[in-house]
Amino acid sequence: MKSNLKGAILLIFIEIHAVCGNSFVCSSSSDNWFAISESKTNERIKALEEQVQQLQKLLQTDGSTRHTTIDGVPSDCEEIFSSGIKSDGVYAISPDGRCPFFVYCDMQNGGWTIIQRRLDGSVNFYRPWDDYVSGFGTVEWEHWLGLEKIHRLTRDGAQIYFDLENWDGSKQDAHYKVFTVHGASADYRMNVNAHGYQGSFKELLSFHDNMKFSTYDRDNDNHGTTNCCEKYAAGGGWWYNNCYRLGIVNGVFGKKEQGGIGYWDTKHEPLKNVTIKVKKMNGVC
Ligand SMILES: [Ca+2]
Repeated sequence: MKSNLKGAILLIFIEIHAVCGNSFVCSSSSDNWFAISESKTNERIKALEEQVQQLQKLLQTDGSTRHTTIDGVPSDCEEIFSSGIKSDGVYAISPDGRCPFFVYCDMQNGGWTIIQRRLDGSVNFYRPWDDYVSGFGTVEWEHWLGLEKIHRLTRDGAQIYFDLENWDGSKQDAHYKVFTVHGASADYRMNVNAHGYQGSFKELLSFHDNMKFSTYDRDNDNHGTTNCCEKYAAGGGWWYNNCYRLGIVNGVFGKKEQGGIGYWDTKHEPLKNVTIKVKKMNGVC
């Protein structure tokens, strides 16, 4: 398509050249016949120049469209679920028409896109900033999807759901209806709305509302010179405040009073497994 447009522009320039010679400005003449001919020639040149401009615009549009959008890729797991696919598994998605990436879809509960999962400690979550931005682990099992992808999934607002398992096998959950992660220039600041919260324990995530993301090598928390991530959370990145409530889900795997996966209510509550997933908000903005 692009080469065809370039060819069309070249043909028009050749035609202009044939009409006017080596210069695009035709010679004038006092002779009447030449005056009429000159007038028609100038009209033709003007029409050809307009065609060149239109083709150049088409060429630019064609190029930008082909390189920045992906057609035919679902935006998230819910869209795949709605198309009739009901099996949990790994699927390619593109929330914004840009390059697609792979995620694990929880279809048993209506098409949630998983952004984090802890199952057996096989993946190390003690990671620097760059790893938390790009993501790590394997989407089929334990992983952190990555802040940039989470931003692309939630930039227009999303629901977030925490599936939690205690060490005795009992289950807990926390569900927020409005959650968003801003972009790199804001250090992936997070906003969550506690209105309409539903969960098996006290609402805790809003303690982290409006916080930037922090890792052991980038301290954006509200704890002065202390790095919450390094000192209290075993190096797992999160939106630490001063320091955490629902926010040690990226700590070290294992049952520990501090540093192990868990949350803080009036004391550290250890957790065995964690899955965090997102989905579009209910309704239409
Ligand atoms: Ca600090």
